Amino acid sequence: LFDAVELAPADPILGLTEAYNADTNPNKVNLGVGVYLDEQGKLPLLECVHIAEQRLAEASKPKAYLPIDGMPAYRDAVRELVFGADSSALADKRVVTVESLGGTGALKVGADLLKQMNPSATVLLSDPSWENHRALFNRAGFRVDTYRYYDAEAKGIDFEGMLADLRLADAGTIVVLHACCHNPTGYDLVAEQWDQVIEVLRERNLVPFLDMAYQGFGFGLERDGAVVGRFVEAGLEFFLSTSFSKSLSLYGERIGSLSIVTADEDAAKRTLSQVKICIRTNYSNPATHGAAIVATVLADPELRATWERELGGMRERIKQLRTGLVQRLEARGITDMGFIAEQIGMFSYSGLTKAQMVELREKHGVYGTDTGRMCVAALNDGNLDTVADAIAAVR
Ligand code: PLP
Ligand code: TYF
Repeated sequence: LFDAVELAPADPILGLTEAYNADTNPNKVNLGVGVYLDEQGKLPLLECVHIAEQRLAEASKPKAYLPIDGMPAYRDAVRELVFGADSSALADKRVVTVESLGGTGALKVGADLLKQMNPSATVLLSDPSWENHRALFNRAGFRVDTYRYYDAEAKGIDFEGMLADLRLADAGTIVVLHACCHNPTGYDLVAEQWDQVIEVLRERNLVPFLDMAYQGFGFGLERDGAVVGRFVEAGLEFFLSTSFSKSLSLYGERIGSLSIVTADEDAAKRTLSQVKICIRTNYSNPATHGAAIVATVLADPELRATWERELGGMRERIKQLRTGLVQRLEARGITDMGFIAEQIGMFSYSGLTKAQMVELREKHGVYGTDTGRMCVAALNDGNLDTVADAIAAVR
């Protein structure tokens, strides 16, 4: 039965962690996977999550099945967080929101629904994008192509190229856009650029799929999420995936959401009925614990304030680590990597070549992806010098 099963290559990002774990170098640093680590190099358990979990443990509820679309209190809380309490789309009851298994689960359920709605559509990803975007939309049965995004020369976005590629797309093309903290480049569109992209999406009748996996890591919850409001105000129908993996450090709880903004209440009702089938035929209904944590934190003003403080702490610390790395590189004579401090979110596209990245890994135990991506959120005062030394050695 399994004779013809081929051995698949490891995930380019998660495979790095396996290699890192097997490395015996005492100074090894894992800047591969996108995970925020604290100053001690540990995955944080946020205080707001700790308190919420204590309350949940005390309440000690039985483990019932959730509705197919998830925990109602969670869905309400997340809608308010991403759309804003006074969103006209929410008031019009034309937004479908379901609980998902992380951001990935939201993307997959959305992709399955889109496949059913328009099987011949092409999916356009930014060049480059999160590795799993391509694999996921391919698996859902779509042809996947890219629009220009990263400008290696300019260390920024090839915005004219992006607009030109979107203008050439056929009506109905699904366009995946990173709402903030672009993975892997760290370069985001600014507000005026979003407006121009929105204009093209509307003119060309494209189907936007906003992926917001890092809300709060750029400039804060509100400012990072503002793009969602822009899409609503522009009258677009669109898909939105979100995740609490990073923003609440709930990676393993697999908690996120998929929202679909439709034209009216009736369309939302019909759409929800189809989304429920996608969910039911995959995993029936989502898990309780992550949703209960998030709902508890978001509903309690004190816990919510604690979260915002903790999230702000992570965001500001990442910025300090960026400057810390740039300063250490400058001290070693590398003066052309100041862009690291300008990039946004967890990642830095370092501009290092594949050969340099391999050397970083093999000679110095510093793990980043072959594309030159490094997770700056895994730096700390204890490993900054090691990393700066290693980069200086391979340059
Ligand atoms: N989208 C992007 C752009 C990501 O970087 C990630 C990273 O994990 C995800 C989606 C998936 O999020 P989750 O871990 O919640 O599935
Ligand atoms: O890009 C990253 O590192 C994160 C984590 O298949 C991740 O988004 C990486 C690969 C993957 C799932 C999650």
